[in-house]
Amino acid sequence: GRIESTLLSESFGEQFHLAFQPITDLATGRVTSVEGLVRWRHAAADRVSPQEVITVAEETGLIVDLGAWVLHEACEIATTLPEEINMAVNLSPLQFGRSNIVDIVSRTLKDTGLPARRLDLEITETLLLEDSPRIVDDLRALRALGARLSLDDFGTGYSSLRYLRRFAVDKIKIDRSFIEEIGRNRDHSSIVHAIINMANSLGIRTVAEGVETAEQLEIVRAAGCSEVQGYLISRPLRKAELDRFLTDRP
Ligand code: G
Ligand code: G
Ligand code: MN
Ligand code: NA
Repeated sequence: GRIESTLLSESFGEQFHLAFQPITDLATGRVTSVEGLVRWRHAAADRVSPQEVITVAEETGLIVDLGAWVLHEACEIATTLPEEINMAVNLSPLQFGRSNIVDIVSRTLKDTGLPARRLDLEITETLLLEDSPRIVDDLRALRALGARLSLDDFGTGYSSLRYLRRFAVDKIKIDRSFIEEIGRNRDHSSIVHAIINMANSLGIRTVAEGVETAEQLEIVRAAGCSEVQGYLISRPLRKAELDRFLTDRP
């Protein structure tokens, strides 16, 4: 209904904007990257979560055009940030199946002038689960362009460990559900330690997602995690707020 008709009108810039959530390095405290997250400008936006908007976009196939718009917007904004800060963009599996994502990324980098190494593409285990040669080729081609790959929501998918050998990724983002329970649930805590140890031994960086307390931050730091993202550091910010956040930090 309403979400779908918004998505159909082609002026995405009038209907959506991006929020940016900082991700910081645990060793240096510096911001390594920001994750661009789509936000709906509609009056009903406070009753409809970003996840619902994405789900409708996926069900209708409009995620292909919306995703291309998000990518362009995020890359353009990234060029205004300090050059040591990368831009992370979420890619839906449908953007692989229903469009030529390699061409889209390549064209967007050219159009915006963002160096490929400053783009972190967040993919999910669902994409890898398809296990298709086309997807393997696309992921290789994206890395060959110079873009980085992050495996998002890690630990929630299926037979995760297999993929780490088969698909080269630069980063693993440990799902928020594990971090949430880390001080309380011994199993979750063991899983987080195991993921971090495995990633470290493979030379893959780790990001703990959804860090909300100082205790959670200290636990993942002690476990050898590379980076953190979550409300403790910052909520997703509008561009002007992000600029202020970055100038207020060392
Ligand atoms: O802030 P948060 O509520 O933004 O995001 C909700 C969900 O929507 C998350 O799973 C996030 O990965 C996803 N999401 C946010 N922005 C985008 C986007 O531009 N593309 C895709 N595919 N997913 C997004
Ligand atoms: O699926 P993905 O990891 O891309 O989604 C990021 C989502 O997590 C966004 O909806 C973002 O708003 C949300 N998020 C980021 N940090 C926190 C946090 O510390 N706590 C909670 N509850 N959600 C968070
Ligand atoms: Mn993400
Ligand atoms: Na995630």
